[in-house]
Amino acid sequence: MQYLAPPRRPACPDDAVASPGRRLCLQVGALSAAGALAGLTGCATGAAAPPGPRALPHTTGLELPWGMAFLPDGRLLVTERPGRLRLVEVDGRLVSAPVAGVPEVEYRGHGGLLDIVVDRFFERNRQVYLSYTAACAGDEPPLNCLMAARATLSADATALENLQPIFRQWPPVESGENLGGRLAVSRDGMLFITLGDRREPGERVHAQDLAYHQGKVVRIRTDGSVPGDNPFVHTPGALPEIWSYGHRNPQGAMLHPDSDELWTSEHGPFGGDEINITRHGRNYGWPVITYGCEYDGCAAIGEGPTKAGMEQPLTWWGQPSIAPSNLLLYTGGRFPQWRGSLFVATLAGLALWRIELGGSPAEPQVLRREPLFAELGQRLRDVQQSPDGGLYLLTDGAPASILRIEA
Ligand SMILES: [Ca+2]
Repeated sequence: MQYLAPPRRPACPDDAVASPGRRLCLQVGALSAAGALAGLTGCATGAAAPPGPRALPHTTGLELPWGMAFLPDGRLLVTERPGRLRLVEVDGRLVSAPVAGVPEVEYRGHGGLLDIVVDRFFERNRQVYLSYTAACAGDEPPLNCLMAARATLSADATALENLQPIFRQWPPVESGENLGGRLAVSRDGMLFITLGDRREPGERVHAQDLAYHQGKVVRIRTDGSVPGDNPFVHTPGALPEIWSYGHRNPQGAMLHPDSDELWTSEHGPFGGDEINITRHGRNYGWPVITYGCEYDGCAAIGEGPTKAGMEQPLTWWGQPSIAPSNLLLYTGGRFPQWRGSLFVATLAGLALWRIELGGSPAEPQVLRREPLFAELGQRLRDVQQSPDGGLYLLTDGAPASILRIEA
C-alpha cells in the first residue's frame, strides 16, 4: 500500500533546530512587514507517526488526480488530469465508469482537466464548475488556454449535461506550466479562477500587466458574465474579469467561511511560497517583490521583498519550498482541536500544514504552524472537508489515493 511506504526525506537546512517531540526540524526566518509569523520551514526526519489523528485509505486507484469536491450527500467528484471525472461513493468506493460529458482537454505539461467545485445551491440546480486547459489557437506551436465551464450533473450522477464554457484565458500561450487553475465560488454567486504566470521568463512580467490574464485571479458570475463592481471594468486596456494581480502560480483558493473573502495559496519561486488574502484590485507583487529567488542558482528576482502599493502575504515559507496545492479553513466538529485552523496541502513539502490563526477573519494573525502527516511521505494535491465535518486528502501521481483523516 503506497501510503504506508517509508517517508522520503526532504533536505533539512544546516541550521535547523530539532524538535524531538514531533521529530521535525524548523528553521525560523523573518517576520513579515505585517507582523505575521513567517519564514518557518519544516521537514520530516522520522518514520514514526506522531500520536493524534491518522490518515487512512478511503479510495485507491486514481490516476493523476488534481481536484475534488464533495456533493451535499457525501459523495465526491474527483478530476483526473488526462481528462476524466470520477465519482466516489460515500464509503470510498470508486465508481468504475468515469462521469460522461467532460470537456475536451489538452493534457500536456501541467495541464488537462484540473479543478471541480460544486455550486452553493447544488441541491436546487445540480450545477458544477470545471477548470481545464484546452487547445485554443495555432498548430505550430500549439497554443493553449486555461478555461472554465459550467455543467449540470445528471440526476443519476453518471454524466455532465449542458456543458457551457464560461471563461477563456487571453491571450493563448505555448507554455503548459504554472497554470494556476483552482476554482472557488462565493456565497454571492461569484466564481473565482486562479491563473499562473506560465513560468517562461518572458511571460512572468505579464503578471503586472492588466491586458493579460496570466498571473491574475479573475472573478466572473457563474453564467460567465463580468460583474460591474470588478476593480478594472472601467480601466482602459484592462481585462474586466481581473480581480487581483501580481501572482506567480496561485494554485489554491478558498472562500473564508465567515468573511466570504478569497484566500489563495501560491507557488512562489525557490523559497517564496505564500498565502494571500486576495482582495479587490490589489497587487500581490510578482515578479517585482518576492521572498524567494530563482530555482536555478538562487539569483535575485525583482526589487526585494517589499514595495509600497504591493501586498504582503499573510504568511510565507522559506527554503526548501513546500509547493502549496490548496488550502482549507476547517469548520467541522470531528476534530474540535483543529476548528478554525487553516490547512495547506503541499506537494514538495510532503505534508499537510496546519496554521493556527488569531485576530479576526479580516485581520488574521498567524500564531503557529506545523506540518502534519509528514510520515506518509506523500505529495498532496488537495484537502477538502466533507459535509459531515470529515477531513480528506488527495494524493498526487499515479496511482493516487484519497486519504480519510480519523481521530
Ligand atoms: Ca506575493
